[in-house]
Amino acid sequence: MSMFRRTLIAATAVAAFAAPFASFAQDIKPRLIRFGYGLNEDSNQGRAVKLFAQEVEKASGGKMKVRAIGAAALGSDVQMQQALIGGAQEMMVGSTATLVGITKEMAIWDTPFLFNNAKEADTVLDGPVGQKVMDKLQEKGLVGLVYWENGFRNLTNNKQPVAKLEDLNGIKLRVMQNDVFLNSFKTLGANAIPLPFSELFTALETKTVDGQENPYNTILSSKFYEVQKYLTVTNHVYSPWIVTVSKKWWDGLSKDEQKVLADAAKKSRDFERQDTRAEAAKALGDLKAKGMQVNELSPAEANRMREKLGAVNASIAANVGEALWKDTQAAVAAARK
Ligand code: TF8
Repeated sequence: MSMFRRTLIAATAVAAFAAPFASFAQDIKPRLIRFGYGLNEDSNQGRAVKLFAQEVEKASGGKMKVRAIGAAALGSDVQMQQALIGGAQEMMVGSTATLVGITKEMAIWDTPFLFNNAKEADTVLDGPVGQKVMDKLQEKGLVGLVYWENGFRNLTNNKQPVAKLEDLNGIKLRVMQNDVFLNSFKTLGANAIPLPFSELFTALETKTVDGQENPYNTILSSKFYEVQKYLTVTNHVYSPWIVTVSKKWWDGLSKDEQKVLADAAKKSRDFERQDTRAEAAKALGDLKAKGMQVNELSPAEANRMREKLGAVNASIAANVGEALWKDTQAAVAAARK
């Protein structure tokens, strides 16, 4: 083979290899991104992290690799947040509720009955108020990219069906590590116990706690139906997830690399919300089929619960600041129109 032909073949091979990759001529270096999350791989959270990983690899021509690490193998939400701040881990997704200890404004999303439906949540979270709260993370060493749906939360327990407020009396109920959740459920009469999610299944199994509250998707993907008999449809709060990046690490990335992550995050958000909603629509049926006994609250009892929970609003407003509280109420009202 002539020297010319050999060079030509080599050049064609390189071109064929490089062409499909968008990273060509972009400022992108090989990067390893450890992306931690708390739920199982087979969950709405796990599926969306997987999609994010694929999008990042595609858009970076395979240079940026996402190692998805689920089931809290890198630690609870709170532990991972600290790893991000310190720069020992690059990315995670977790509940905004577990971030309140770092950024107090995040407590706005814990307001009971803030949103009536997912559309309102999307509008407010993706709008200026959601962005403002997300940007607050930066001064604490975290960069927020997008909100994902965790979903409307519902109550499960292993003691008795909860048909009225008084049925909660004395029930040992796991809540997220956050004062709003703690106070909300104390107000309702439960014996609220804060625990990281990663310890929840075992705590239910060993009866350290009697109950917990989470969206249908999580009750299903974390197999809580194996250790919980009663499910009460309360929809008491819409609590989001948020995808965050270590600011220490983020600041060292090129603009192109940051764009790859930001774009993939938006794609993952749209996928995740669709996937979560599709799953939630059939999850209640699945949980019944698994043997859970499901009840709804009568309108009168739902109102009593709503009124009781209203008592925590003043303290949320005081904690997040009156200005943010008012802006949020106005944004929800606008979304409702
Ligand atoms: C909870 C949350 C969990 C999240 C998750 C581990 O109950 O709803 O879904 O924290 O990221 O803790």
